[in-house]
Amino acid sequence: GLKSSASRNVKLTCRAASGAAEAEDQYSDLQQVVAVLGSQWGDEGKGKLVDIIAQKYDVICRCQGGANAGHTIYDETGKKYALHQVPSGILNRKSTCLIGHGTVVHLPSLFEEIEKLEASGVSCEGRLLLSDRAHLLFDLHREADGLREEELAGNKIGTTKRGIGPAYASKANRVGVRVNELRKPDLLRERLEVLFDDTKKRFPSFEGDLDAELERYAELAARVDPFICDTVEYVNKAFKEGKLILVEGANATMLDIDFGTYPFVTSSNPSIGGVVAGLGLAPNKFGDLIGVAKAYTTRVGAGPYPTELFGDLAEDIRSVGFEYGTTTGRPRRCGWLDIVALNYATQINGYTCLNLTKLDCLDALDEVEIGVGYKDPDGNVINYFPADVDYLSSLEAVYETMPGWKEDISKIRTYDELPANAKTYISRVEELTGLPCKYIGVGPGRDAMIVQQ
Ligand code: 2SA
Ligand code: GDP
Ligand code: MG
Repeated sequence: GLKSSASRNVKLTCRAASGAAEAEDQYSDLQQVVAVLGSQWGDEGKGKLVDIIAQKYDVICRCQGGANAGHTIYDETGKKYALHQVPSGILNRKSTCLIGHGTVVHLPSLFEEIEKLEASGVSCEGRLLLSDRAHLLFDLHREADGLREEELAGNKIGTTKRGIGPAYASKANRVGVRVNELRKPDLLRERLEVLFDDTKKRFPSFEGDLDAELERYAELAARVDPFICDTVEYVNKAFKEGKLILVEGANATMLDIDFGTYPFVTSSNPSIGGVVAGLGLAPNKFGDLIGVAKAYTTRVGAGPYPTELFGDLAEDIRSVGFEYGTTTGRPRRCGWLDIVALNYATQINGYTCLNLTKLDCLDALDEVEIGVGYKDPDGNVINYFPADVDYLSSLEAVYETMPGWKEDISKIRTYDELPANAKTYISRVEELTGLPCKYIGVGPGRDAMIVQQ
């Protein structure tokens, strides 16, 4: 395959300083700061790659989104973990996991997640940091999300109903509450009063109990206190000390509030800009930018999706790939790989390589298709991703058809052993994107990854 063009100059010095790396391994050529970003509509398998790389990294960071994210990972014994707000690096007991200020944090569910992890023997104490600048997501944001979706009736966005949109709206509207403000009870009361009033005015059926919420947050404030940290200071200090820093993207570029299929998007920037803004580490510190792409595509929620499949084939892919929401259990819509969307995401994020995931889920197919363009109702073929969702909805994907490999690849661990047709497929993706598919996922487990050297 193609080689990544990124320079490798920081690698050796930072590794020596960090002490995090033991034996040289297949992931040892990664640079000091790595970001793993979703390139489609989410659920590409970001969590799995983050968990793998995190075994050697010191600080694992989340920068945007909240409990809408769902990252499924498996430990070395095959035990499954579904993470939402806690970074997927938590299984590396030596790493510090950081929740950056670009996120919106629902404390009750964060503590539920922490409790579940502790019950599985994964301690978060002393190694989970929550930004003092992060915004709090209250139950009223969740209720507002649900009520808004109900209002939209037939035109629902299909949100996760985790309150993400309303929480970012409070932040933009300058009525939000930041984590550090939990330490100021009078201010917290004042802010919550405004939030309760606004929500009641907007949704008359909303019945919030301000005093009960204040009481609950007084307890949560005490509980969260040891986790609170100036994460901008922390992450920059860690960088200077040569620590290895890994960023876990949540959601994906095609759900980005600016670049995605607006309004069928999430309310943050899951693309690289959101990482920089939501963490506080400058763009010139970043090394590898890994775009994660499924060998096909999925989407949960409403909105146009040109390579979507319907009928038996969609059903087959859904059941083989077990395509159901990690957070909500919703069935995911399934379709072919979309190169137009992938190239759009590549352009925006500047990926240095791809992680092509779930290639094993295509094993049984006679033929595999790749979307390489869109045809509009007048017969014009375009190869860019348009802004207008109505126009996008009118487009039909143009495909290249490739022969399937009809072989179980889930036990294969080297590129050379892959069937010829699988290699041809990977090479075609590399040609069409101009990026190396450096990592190729062939199963959900930590070991089920082929690394192209
Ligand atoms: P929201 O809740 O306001 O962010 O929803 C807005 C849109 O963003 C989509 N979205 C997602 N798409 C895929 N996966 C997500 N995470 C969970 C998972 C989803 C689940 O990992 O499976 O469990 O259903 C996620 N989060 C948000 C959402 O579907 C809307 O289209
Ligand atoms: P994320 O949101 O991008 O972290 O992805 P999710 O965890 O929501 O969904 C990806 C699902 O695919 C998870 O259940 C993973 O365990 C699984 N998965 C990841 N990579 C692979 C792969 O290469 N092959 C298979 N079969 N499953 C994978
Ligand atoms: Mg997910």
